Amino acid sequence: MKLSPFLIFAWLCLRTTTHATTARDSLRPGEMLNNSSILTSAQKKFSLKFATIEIPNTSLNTYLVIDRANTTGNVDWIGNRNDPLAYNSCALTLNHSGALIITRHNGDSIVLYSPAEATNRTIATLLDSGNFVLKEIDGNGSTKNVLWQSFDHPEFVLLPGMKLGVNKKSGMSWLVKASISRAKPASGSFTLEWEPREGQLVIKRQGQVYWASGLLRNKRFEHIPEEVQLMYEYNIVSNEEEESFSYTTPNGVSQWVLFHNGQLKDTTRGSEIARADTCYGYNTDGGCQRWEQPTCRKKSDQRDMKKSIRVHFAAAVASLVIVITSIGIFYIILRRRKSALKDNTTRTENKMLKLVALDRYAVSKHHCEVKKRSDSRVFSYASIIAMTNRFSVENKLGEGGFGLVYKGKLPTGEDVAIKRLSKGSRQGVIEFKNELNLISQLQHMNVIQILGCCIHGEERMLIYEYMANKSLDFFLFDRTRKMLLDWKRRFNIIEGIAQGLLYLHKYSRLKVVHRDLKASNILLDENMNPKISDFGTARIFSPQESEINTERIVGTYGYMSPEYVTRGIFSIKSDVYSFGVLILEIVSGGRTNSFYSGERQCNLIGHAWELWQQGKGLELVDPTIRDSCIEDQALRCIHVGLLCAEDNAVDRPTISDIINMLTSEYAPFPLPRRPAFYSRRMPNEECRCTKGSECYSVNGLSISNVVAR
Ligand code: ACK
Repeated sequence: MKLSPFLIFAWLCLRTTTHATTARDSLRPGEMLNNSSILTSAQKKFSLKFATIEIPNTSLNTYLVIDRANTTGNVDWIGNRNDPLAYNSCALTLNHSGALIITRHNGDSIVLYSPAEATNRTIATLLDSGNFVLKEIDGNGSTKNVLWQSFDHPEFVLLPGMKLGVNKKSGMSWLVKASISRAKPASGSFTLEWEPREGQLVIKRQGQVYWASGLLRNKRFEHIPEEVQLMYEYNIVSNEEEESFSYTTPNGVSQWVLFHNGQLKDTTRGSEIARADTCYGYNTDGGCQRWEQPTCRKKSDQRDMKKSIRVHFAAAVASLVIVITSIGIFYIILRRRKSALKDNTTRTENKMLKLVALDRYAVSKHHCEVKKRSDSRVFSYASIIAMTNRFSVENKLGEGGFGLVYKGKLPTGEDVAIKRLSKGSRQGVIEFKNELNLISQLQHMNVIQILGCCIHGEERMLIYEYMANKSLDFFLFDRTRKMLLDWKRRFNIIEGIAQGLLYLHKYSRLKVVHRDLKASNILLDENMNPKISDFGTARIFSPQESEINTERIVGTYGYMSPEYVTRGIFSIKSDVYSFGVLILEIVSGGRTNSFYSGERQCNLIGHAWELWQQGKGLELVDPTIRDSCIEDQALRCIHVGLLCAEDNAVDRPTISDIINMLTSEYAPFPLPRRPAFYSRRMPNEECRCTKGSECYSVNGLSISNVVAR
């Protein structure tokens, strides 16, 4: 079956073709569906099949789809929207272990479902509601369990009976994700979600609410046209198991499609439900939401904010005590009752998961505007095992001080990175919860996005969006790979990090100081755009707080500001210092901790300052990019880098000043002073270098627990 891309949303429109085999509605263990067969629901309302779309400038792409049977209908569900298959090479198989898998010739399989324990008593049936359900059955063929269903994984369509909201037992969120464009069905940036606390539907773009339905009054939502709603009956469930929204129609025929531009339409009637595409951030008509003003930072809110932050830290400490107690209890039970290992593990996990949820709730309750993000979810251990191919070596992406990072694939085909914190990791329970709670509230294109977490016994895992080009240091400090970072890319990376920092320091709902900004914590996406990652040691500041004094110094030598290393004082200006070092590294292609400069001891800042003083700043520029380098921009970056690395925190620019200086040719620049660590080592830094050879710091890694002096 081949689809034309030239109709409006061509990939939504299918023509049924004759299939060779007799129609059936189910797959049994060992059976498969290939691109010459079809499943049809009992009353022939829906069908499940492989369909091919011709996307301009690409090859034919094949998708597993559910659509209306025997009509020129619309696609209601796609099993592999982010991972198209090659034409003629795919099959959907229910194997003898109970796994539902899309297999392809010469490629990875897409696992829709894989059971924790193998079972051969299964059946996968396409129902007349459009739901494709995998069930475990008993000897009589009666249903024991629903293992997986397509209705739990809505794509861009909400059908009658499909849910939006959250399944509290599994932690799974139900939301609809628009496509990326007219021509491509891959996931885009708009989502349709149910906000249980407010009791309204919302359309978000990258986490930002663009449109809200308003409250339900007399069974109708405030901001959906009355005449459009006449045929809908809404079902809202709020109990211990779930918070959900679904709808029905008298004849069961309806299809809410969330389009790539944020429009929500019932395509079976041609009626418009919501127009997030006309929400510009300043208008409030038709349910549009204002978002351009950061409301948390108003002066009048500051007292509440401070109070809320105190409560949130207090909550974190209380949670920690409970977590430790729970783990202790769990350990004793474990030793006494080895046979009950499995049950106990599950119970303890649930306790920890509850604590994580409680923390997030505490934050949302006390910070205005900060809501529990329903799109960050709790993953089951079984799903992590399936996603990472049992943590196989092939899936390993790399290793950090906290443990290993693996590549995984969601059942939807989306790639993810899974940080598996080792038991003895420096990232303990506090840092784990800190990172989870903190990043799940951040949403910026230059800040890594967290998708969820998994707790299994003593193991803790964080699941992030996958960054195709790994970390900046993977490229910057490698003799061959650094050539891929030409000047334009390097400048774009500097600008991106600056934007991410501006968001953290000023425009996010929390004021965040990262504390461990360095090249290995900057990840690069497929287009080499940077994202700040690793928030294990980040700290939230209240709006009034300008600096914090700590005894527990965490960070990386070479990137840490003098006042932080020597007195344990950190602030947004300590991030600015690290950013200055990072700018000099990006421009020079050399590591701050392995810099050799003639007779001098190791210090990239000192070397840069000396060249700058002598009017030879351009000599700092990495020789591999001298051809592509825009001299004026490079000099501006070096100048800004030196200002950021000023000894006194007050003399360093803020991140807004930095952005002005980087982007405006005419911005006034103060002159940088001679750095204090110009020709001597940072305290505690054991720096070894010999003339003519590369020198390095043995303290190039992140450190913690250094007693302040
Ligand atoms: O530079 P790398 O090869 O890329 O080494 C590190 C390693 O894991 C330990 O942090 C890689 N890594 C970390 N997070 C991600 C991610 N979200 N996507 C892709 N790779 C990642 C990183």
